[in-house]
This record gives sequence, C-alpha cells and structure tokens, in this order.
Amino acid sequence: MKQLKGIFPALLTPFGKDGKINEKALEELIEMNIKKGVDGFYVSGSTAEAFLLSEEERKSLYSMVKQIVGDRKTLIAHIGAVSTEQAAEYAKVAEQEGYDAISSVAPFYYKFSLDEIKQYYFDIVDRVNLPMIVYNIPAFSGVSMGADTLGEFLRDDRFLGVKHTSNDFFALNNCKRMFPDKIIYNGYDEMMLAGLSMGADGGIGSTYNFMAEKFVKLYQEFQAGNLSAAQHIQDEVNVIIQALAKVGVMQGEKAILCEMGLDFGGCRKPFAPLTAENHRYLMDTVLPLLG
Ligand code: MN9
Repeated sequence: MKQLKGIFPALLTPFGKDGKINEKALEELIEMNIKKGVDGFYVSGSTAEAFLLSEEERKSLYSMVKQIVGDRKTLIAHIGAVSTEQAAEYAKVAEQEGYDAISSVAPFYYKFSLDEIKQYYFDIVDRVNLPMIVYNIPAFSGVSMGADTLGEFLRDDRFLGVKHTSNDFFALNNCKRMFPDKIIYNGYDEMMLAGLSMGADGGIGSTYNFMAEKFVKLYQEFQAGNLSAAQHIQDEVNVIIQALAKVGVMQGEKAILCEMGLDFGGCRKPFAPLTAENHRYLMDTVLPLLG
C-alpha cells in the first residue's frame, strides 16, 4: 500500500475552449503539485465538478490521471453517484485503472434512509477489490454521518477511512480514537489545523490545487509540534479562502491557476463565470500572498 497520510489535492478539472477536458492543463497541474511534495490525489470529487461531467468524461478522467501519475503517488478515485449501479461501475473502472482506493459521497437527493445509505456502501465494496474512504460532506449531500454511523463502516476491513468535510470535529476525534488504524482526512482546508489537532492524518482539499506548498508546510510544522508556525500558515491561507468563498471557490481557484499560467478555463454551467470586479478583488487579495 502506498502512502495514505498527508496532503492530497482534490483535483480541479480544466476545460478547454471547446468545452472538453483539457488534458495538457491537467498534466501541468499534476506535475506542479508533485514537485510541491503532495502525497497523492483525489480524483473526480466535488472539486472536479464530478456531477457536471458525463459518464464517459468521468471514466476518462480516471484514466487520464492514472496515465499522468503512474505509480508515483497514491490515487483515490471518488466514484460517488446517486445510483448504486452507477457508482459500482465507476469503482470497477478505478480498479481496472490501478487506483489505490475508492471514495464515495453518500447517495443524495432522494433522502435515502440510513439503512439504504449503508447498503449502498456495502454493495460497492462487495463488488470491487479496493478499500473505501467514506466521504462525509453533510453541507452538500444533506446526509450527516456521525461517529456511530461512520464506525459501522470503519469496523469493516474493507473501509480504509473517512474524508471528513464537516466541522463536527468531535465526530472526527471519536472515529480516530475508536479506530486509530484508520485514515481520517480533514476536508475543510480553512480548518485544517483544527482537524489535525483532533486526530486527522492529513487532508484532501481543493485549495491545495494552487497552494499545496502551504499545506505541505502546515502539516510538517504540526507534526514537528510547531503549533504557532502551523497557525501562522493557517491564518495566511484563510485570507485566501475567505476571498475565494466570496467569489465562488472553484471559479476562483481556476482563475488563480490561469493567472499562474495554466490554461484552466472556467467552471461548467450552471456555475457562472467570475465578474470582472470579483476577479480583480480576488487577484488583489490573493496574488501578494502566493510566492
Ligand atoms: O474537498 C473541499 N470541499 C468542497 C474538499 O469543495 C465542497 C474543500 O477543499 C473546500 O473547497 C475548501 C473551501 O471551503 O475547504
């Protein structure tokens, strides 16, 4: 098994002028992040606009990323979908492509019962030979999984851990304490230090795409016990994330990458492009803080 702890950018998806996935820009993004010392990548998640991609595009994204990364870094494929069948199919593609783990958001929209949600996860792990990382993101999925529910997964060997995009740090800590061998990723970049303090083993995040070096450093400082240095970095990245939240996180992240010379395009509709005013505000705030 490859390195599971540490810093994992949740890769953005670049779109070209023709509206298709821009493979060259994706490769540049990945190489830049490998140079910055990330531990792996989270592929086809919320940040990748997974639910705005066609089935074919999602499948081709798994293979593009694997082709670029090879065996150099740990790859986690987010395979979540509303339908169990569809999710299992993505999981199979990830397995064939040689991914290290799969991850899934809870099935959403239909307000499935907790039993139905549990069955969704168990059906998927029954059908592939890859460990599962449960993606807990109540703000987007509408499904809040506490430590009891997460524990029902974590006690099973086929579940590797949790991507915890929630500010319920008590739940995070309960999971880590009850299942110390499982991997818990912090999901909100703006609360990375809080997550690490409560037991997270690393983070999966969207803002890492363009500032991974800051999170690599924050993580190292935390591990070395240099809490004030870690806090200083958290404060600095939070100035950036606060600005991103005002203009639209993914649109803003793509605009920053464009400014760094990567041809990222915008986000898919119904996401709207950045206004000129928001673009200016974002760059004025963020660029002075990026090395
Ligand atoms: O992957 C990301 N979550 C979402 C985790 O995009 C919903 C985070 O990295 C956030 O984008 C980030 C800004 O709120 O923390």
